[in-house]
Amino acid sequence: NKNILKNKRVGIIGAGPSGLAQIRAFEALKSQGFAMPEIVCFEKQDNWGGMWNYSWRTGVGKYGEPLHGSMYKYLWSNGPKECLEFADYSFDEHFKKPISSYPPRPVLFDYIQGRIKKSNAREYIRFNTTARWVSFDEETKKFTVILDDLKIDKTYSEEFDFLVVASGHFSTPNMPYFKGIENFPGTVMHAHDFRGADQFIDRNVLLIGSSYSAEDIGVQCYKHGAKSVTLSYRSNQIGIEWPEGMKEVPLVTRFEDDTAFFKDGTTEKFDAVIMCTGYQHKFPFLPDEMRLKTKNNLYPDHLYKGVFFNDLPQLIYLGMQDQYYTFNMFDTQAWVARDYMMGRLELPTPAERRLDIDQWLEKNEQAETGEEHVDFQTAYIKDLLSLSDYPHFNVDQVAVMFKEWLKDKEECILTYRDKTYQSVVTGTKAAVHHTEWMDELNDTKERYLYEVTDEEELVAE
Ligand code: FAD
Ligand code: NA0
Repeated sequence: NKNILKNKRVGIIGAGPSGLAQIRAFEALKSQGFAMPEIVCFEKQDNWGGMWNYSWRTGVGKYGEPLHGSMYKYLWSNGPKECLEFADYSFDEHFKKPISSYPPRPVLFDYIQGRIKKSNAREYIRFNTTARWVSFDEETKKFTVILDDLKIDKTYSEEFDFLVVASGHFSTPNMPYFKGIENFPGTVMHAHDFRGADQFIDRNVLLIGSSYSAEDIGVQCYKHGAKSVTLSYRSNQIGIEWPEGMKEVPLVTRFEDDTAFFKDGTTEKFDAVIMCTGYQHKFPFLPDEMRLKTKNNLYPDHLYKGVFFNDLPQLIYLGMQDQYYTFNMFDTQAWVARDYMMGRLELPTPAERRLDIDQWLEKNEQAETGEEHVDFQTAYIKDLLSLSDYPHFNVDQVAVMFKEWLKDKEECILTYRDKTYQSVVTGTKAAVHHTEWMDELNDTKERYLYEVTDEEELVAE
């Protein structure tokens, strides 16, 4: 085995949570004395962390590449951190004290970095490097990846035995057209370019869409002082009780200057339109026959165990599912992918794999409610856990937490982030944050980890 691996090369595209999970998976075996293939990870940004590496930029990055980031200032985790905790690196280990269940982005970024900084992972990563094109040679069974070193403006290529695509899928906007929007006088943007609610203070904002982005950007605008927030849905209403100043209406049919016309016959004037209409799975570096073509859903077709491209399992996709589970799901995927690449896991025949995919697709089809979707992804994680030595964690209990989270949000969209949950990794009960989420306008790590003294509490009272 040692000699076989010595000459093998693994290419990873993207150093977000998924790509980093893949590196960590290899490092975990390396620390047990196993021989490693050569690993190279290409990241077009100048740092790791993917979405969690916040950028103030919009449009294109420093070197003219489409900007990856869709995250914004004041973004706080939208699910309990206990649902995404790494099974091999707890929040306790990182922060050395209990923290609240819904940390802001810089705190989660810090946590992601903490685990990977413990290894030599940075040595595997070539930053400021974009994967430009991939081809596969049927005879040598190797991938050739054409790369651009953005900093020195140089193109080169390298060969790999396995290619892991971990480039994320919440970056390229899905931007629908609505009649008359070209004459809308105010701001029109996609959630991808939203960098914070500040510019919408005292504005009447229309958000189109009814999923996480619409819900959270809407609440952000409300929290930071928008005059009114209106969410316009196409098929499913979020359907919760909104605070005064927020409301949900049916889909826009057209615009006339600053007036939006809705399906129910009502009209209203707005200062800004934010399209929270989701993202496209986009792989401009992959040829047709290797490209994953899917909508955002819990089980994209053509991926055996949600990772191996069925027509060519040497091509591995991580994190391509819609996500209840995130960091721990990427880990469970990466561990399984690693074992296949290391020759520790054999895959069944293409026909058997197809059957397995079909069974999952059918189950996914049957899931309708939020709770059923949680159960579906929980079953998927359990299946992955049975295939590798990723540390087992109580996934059923995580599913219980997800279901409570769904209820918390329904109960009150403004206060659900004040709730606390218990870690399944350490048993630690989360701390209550020193400030209620609606009153907390500062999302820095320093402020978050700051301990409010008894005296300050007395003054505040
Ligand atoms: P990404 O984080 O998107 O990373 C992909 C990486 O690939 C990027 O660094 C990118 O630069 C790189 N890349 C892309 N193309 C190339 C190329 N051609 N060459 C080289 N490098 C390339 N999840 C949660 O758990 N909790 C949350 O609160 C949460 N909030 C979110 C908020 C927003 C606005 C968005 C968009 C997503 C949020 N998510 C959240 C989900 C988030 O996508 C995942 O947590 C996670 O970042 C996915 O990791 P990833 O590595 O698969 O993809
Ligand atoms: P997302 O909300 O950006 O979350 C991505 C939405 O767009 C659906 O409601 C869909 O409606 C609607 N839509 C699509 N095309 C439309 C059209 N032509 N007209 C009207 N509506 C349209 O995207 P999706 O895919 O969930 O929903 C698309 C990810 O970002 C999430 O996984 C989430 O984890 C992350 N996120 C997290 C946070 C926080 O953590 C905040 C924002 C986003 P329909 O009709 O198809 O139902 C705080």
